[in-house]
Amino acid sequence: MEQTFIMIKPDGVGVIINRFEKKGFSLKGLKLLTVERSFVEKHYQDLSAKPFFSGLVDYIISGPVVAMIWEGKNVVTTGRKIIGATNPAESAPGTIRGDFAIEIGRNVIHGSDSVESARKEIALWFSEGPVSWESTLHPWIYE
Ligand code: RTP
Repeated sequence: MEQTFIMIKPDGVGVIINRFEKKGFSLKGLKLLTVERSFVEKHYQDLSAKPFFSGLVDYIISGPVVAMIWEGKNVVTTGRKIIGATNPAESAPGTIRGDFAIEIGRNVIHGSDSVESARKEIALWFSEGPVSWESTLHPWIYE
């Protein structure tokens, strides 16, 4: 089953977990951690040439983040829809950024942008692997 990496950034809100759970996705890993600059630079390495890169890294290391693995059908694409547009000024109401953020540099949440990115990000943030509890199929969620 498809998995994605979701991070609640330092100023993020707890209701984020509720949004993914209510949708029907399964939580497969969760931890609160403070990361070092070099780690965040690795996570966002594709953006290293961007002018906002150092500010973005400063933001992520400014406090503890919540790292999560969520699993479910199309969770990468649907997760990005739940999160909303990168710039909260353009995120629709009802999305996480639309409801809980104002500025692009403080947009409260990260979500993998592809299945391949998710695989890499989960390996980086959860080197110990996902929580391996017994997987159950929910007939009230999937046909
Ligand atoms: P994310 O990786 O955090 O899920 O965000 P995203 O895919 O929606 O956006 P991306 O282009 O990958 O940018 C990563 C993060 O960089 C910050 N950003 N700041 N000041 C700016 O112009 C600017 N642009 C992007 C945001 O925190 C964005 O989430």
